Amino acid sequence: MSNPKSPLSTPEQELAQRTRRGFLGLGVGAAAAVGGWQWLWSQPQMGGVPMPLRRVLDANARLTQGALFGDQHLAPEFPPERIQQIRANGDFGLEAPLDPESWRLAVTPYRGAAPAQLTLADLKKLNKLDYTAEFKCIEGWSSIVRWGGVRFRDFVSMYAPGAERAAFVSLETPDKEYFVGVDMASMLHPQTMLCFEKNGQPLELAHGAPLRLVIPVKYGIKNIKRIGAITFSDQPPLDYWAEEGYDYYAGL
Ligand SMILES: Nc1nc2c(c(=O)[nH]1)N[C@H]1C(S)=C(S)[C@@H](COP(=O)(O)O)O[C@H]1N2
Ligand SMILES: [Mo]
Repeated sequence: MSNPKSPLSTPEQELAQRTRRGFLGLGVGAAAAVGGWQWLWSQPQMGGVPMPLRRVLDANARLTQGALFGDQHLAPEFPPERIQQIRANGDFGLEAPLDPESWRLAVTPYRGAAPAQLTLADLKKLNKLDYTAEFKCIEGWSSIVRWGGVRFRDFVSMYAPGAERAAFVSLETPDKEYFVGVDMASMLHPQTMLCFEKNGQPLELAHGAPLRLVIPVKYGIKNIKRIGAITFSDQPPLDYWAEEGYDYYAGL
């Protein structure tokens, strides 16, 4: 900035004036920043992030994930010879003994319809889906696995029609120790499945028998094992790792 110097102001006066202005500017800026900061942290939070910031993150997530994983954008599939053994990782909600005979999937449909208790046989009435994809844990490892099950999409049309209109799906273990919330667009992705087979065999307990979520557009944390209950909602449901500060969407 080239302010023409007033012939009436000495360099000292000018400096004093500038400094005062500088301080004023700084003061107003700081007050605004502190005010803004207090306002931000007084806002409702989600996953430890104030909602206004959360909304920016979510808008980013929607943008990038929409671009990468729209309906036409499938996670890459692999030939059988690439299949690897996947470790069992994370056992929250898997501690209680499981009786496969008495296990039921409790489904609370969207807005009012009567809840249902489904068996694995009910789910197996849907078209079978199999594919081999890379399973990625947020901790930095990944494995190529062949998964078998049914499309979540097909499950909704058959057992919770209309629930596609909900914004989110909540999935919990029977003991409610582990729980995830997933946006509906990702749940309706054609590769998102309710899974009961791994590498051609029935799913083992440590990997989530009798039924787990496999959702290749998300990191492992969202791929909940031993699902006991599914609920639909318009608000983001509680999510185990989002509560610990991880990104709610956890998309790839
Ligand atoms: N019920 C339940 N599901 C869970 C977890 C868990 O602790 N409990 N951990 C998650 C994490 S962090 C990962 S990486 C995957 C691991 O799946 P795997 O054990 O089949 O490898 O399960 C996810 N699903
Ligand atoms: Mo993970």
